[in-house]
Amino acid sequence: HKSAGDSGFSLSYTQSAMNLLLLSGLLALVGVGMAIRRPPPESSCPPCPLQERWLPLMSRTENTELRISRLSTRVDDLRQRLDSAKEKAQEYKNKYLDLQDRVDELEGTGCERKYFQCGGDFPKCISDILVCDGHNDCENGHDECDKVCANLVPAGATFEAVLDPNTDTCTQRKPEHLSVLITGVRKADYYTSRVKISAHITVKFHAGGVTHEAVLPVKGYYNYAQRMLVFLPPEDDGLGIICIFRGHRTDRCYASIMREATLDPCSRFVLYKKE
Ligand SMILES: [Ca+2]
Repeated sequence: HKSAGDSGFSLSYTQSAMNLLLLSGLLALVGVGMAIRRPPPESSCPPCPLQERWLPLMSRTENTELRISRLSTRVDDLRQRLDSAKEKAQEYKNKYLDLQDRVDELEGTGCERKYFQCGGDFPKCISDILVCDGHNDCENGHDECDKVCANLVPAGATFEAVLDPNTDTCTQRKPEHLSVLITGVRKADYYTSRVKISAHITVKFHAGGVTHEAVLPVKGYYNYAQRMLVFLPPEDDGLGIICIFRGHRTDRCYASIMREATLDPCSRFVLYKKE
């Protein structure tokens, strides 16, 4: 019995220890569960001093960025409106100057052909050959001013024109497109009111359903007083070209193909200077 009693005591002791272990394990699990389910305690921790300092700054930065973005949009809008206004102003200015040129043309200069009007307060007609010769022949010096003595057909300049073959009553090819490349400019030792010009004229024309191209080397001169480019006939058909810069426009000249013998124009077009 003793041994059985000993073993009984030992068994009940072991069971009690295991029960205690199980109970403490269970309690620990319940504790963990409660810890998980328990809502976080109220913020008892004071705000981080760094966060306190930066949060308003970040907010201000965002506001400033927003204002800059809005201002940038307004500036872009204003710039577009300004560009548009500038274009319109230039358009009106050109229209006004075109009208002024037209009035000047209708009124005439009061000088005969091959004479230059000094203009200003002391109008006076002087011969073309005195213009840009290095001596002041107008009292106001107009015949020697930079604007008058600027060569509007410098070497390397290119001009282009679209022609209407239906109104061409003289050329054999009846070109649809014509371009001029100024290849040389040479000032004469005497007769300085003109500069000698060399150029290549390229014409495009239709024949037999095919587009052809012909390049004609030409010689001529530019007359400062009349602002006139003249090409002598490059072929034996006696047809030359004159092109006159009118008024304030320096980017185009008004051209005529004309018979050298009679100076009768038989085709007209506008030559535009290429940028
Ligand atoms: Ca002069």
